[in-house]
Amino acid sequence: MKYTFPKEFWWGSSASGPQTEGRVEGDGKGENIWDYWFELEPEKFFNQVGPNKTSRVYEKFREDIQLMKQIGHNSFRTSIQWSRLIPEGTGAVNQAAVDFYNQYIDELIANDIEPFLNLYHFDMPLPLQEKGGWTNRETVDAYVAYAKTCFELFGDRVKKWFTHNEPIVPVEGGYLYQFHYPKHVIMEEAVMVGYHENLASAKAIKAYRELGLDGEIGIILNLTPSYPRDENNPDDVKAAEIADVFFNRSFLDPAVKGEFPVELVAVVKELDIAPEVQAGDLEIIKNNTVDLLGINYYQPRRIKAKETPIDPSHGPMPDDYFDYYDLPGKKINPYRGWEIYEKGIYDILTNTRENYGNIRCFISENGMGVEGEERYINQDGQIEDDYRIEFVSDHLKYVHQAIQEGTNCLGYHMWTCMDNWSWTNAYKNRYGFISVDITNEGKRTIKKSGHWFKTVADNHGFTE
Ligand code: BGP
Repeated sequence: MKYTFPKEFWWGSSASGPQTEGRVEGDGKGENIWDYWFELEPEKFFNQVGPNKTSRVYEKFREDIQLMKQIGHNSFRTSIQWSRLIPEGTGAVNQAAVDFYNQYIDELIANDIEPFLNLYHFDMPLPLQEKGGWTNRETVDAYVAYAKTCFELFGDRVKKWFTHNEPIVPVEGGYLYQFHYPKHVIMEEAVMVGYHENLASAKAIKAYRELGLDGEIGIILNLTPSYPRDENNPDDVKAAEIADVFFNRSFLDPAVKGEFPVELVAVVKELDIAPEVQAGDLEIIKNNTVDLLGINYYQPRRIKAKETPIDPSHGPMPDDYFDYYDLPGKKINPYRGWEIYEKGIYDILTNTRENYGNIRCFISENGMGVEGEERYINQDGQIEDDYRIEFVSDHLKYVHQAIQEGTNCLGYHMWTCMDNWSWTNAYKNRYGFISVDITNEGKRTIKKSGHWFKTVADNHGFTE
């Protein structure tokens, strides 16, 4: 069967500043929460490799862009590091950062790769975190000022902007489940973080439009479809719906429809943890919805009605409302422990078509992290990652089906281009189309999947 995609489809990959740039002597970058957490607890990071190393994109971006070209990219997403551009989070701009991002953007454009730029990828500047980070409303103002600086500096050339990558992750990681700094477990704070991120996004969109620039602005959300254990059991269905409200609709609804789900508002009111909403906030959210939705998809949630007792050691948590269940026989990526369920990508796209006005969207992340890829190196020094080719093509088939049915999906970006540093997992799981040898000055080698991807992009699809 032939899977043909539109001629103008965006083929590429995604990355982020904090995961790729590293820190270089004299680059003027300020500290963010990752730099700080690594100094504090290096043992929490796989092999004690911190964000200072990363993939050396700061030095190697020109070489990398040539490689992107060789693997058929017509677009590429990364993020500006707030703490690189504005080292203290507010105030003075770092000229070395302006020069770096200007060169990076210009080099992409000169090579016919459209830059997509995201503003926030989990990297809160430390001085702002010390004042509460996203729990503090002042961070919203600081973020909007930072966003405006970016639009003014780079908006003449960058036509696709994103306010956040996966804004639910700082909520979950930093304030519920302790996998991001500051590792609190306080749902009231989690709600404040989510509210402020939503407000910041709408305010940045407003600022972008007021500047009259001729591009688009959107948000990138990790959407994790919630499937009930038993579709005929109303308690399971209700539990799956509330998980969907917490983890997907808490950002999807305000971003696309301009309003919070009534179910979410009811829960935070019932728990008496509603955030402070100032006059005019909800109107700003209502009037500044996104032009474009980036969808990151890795895995679904499998949900059943709450059966286990509520943990009394802390206050309310989202999972007081549901339990996870283990789907028998599910396909799993053993390295990351995530379920592989390709049809999930189709279900998300269908949902955007049916319930979110068929918003312009694209797959902004999807990929497979594998540990120990060196064992797949062939005689020519290339990693033969057939599993990644299978993963991507299996998901693309469902993207294709959704497009055939009328979904407004404009592109596919794989996570990621070069193997990169990943939060506390550092270099444990490799995701790239291109391998990076961190023991050998970051030497790059295109994997089999990179060459395969070029044929897909060149042929506007593939046959299988
Ligand atoms: C997404 C993030 C990315 C990237 C990816 C892979 O949630 O946007 O930054 O890290 O997941 O996940 P991980 O690196 O945790 O394996």
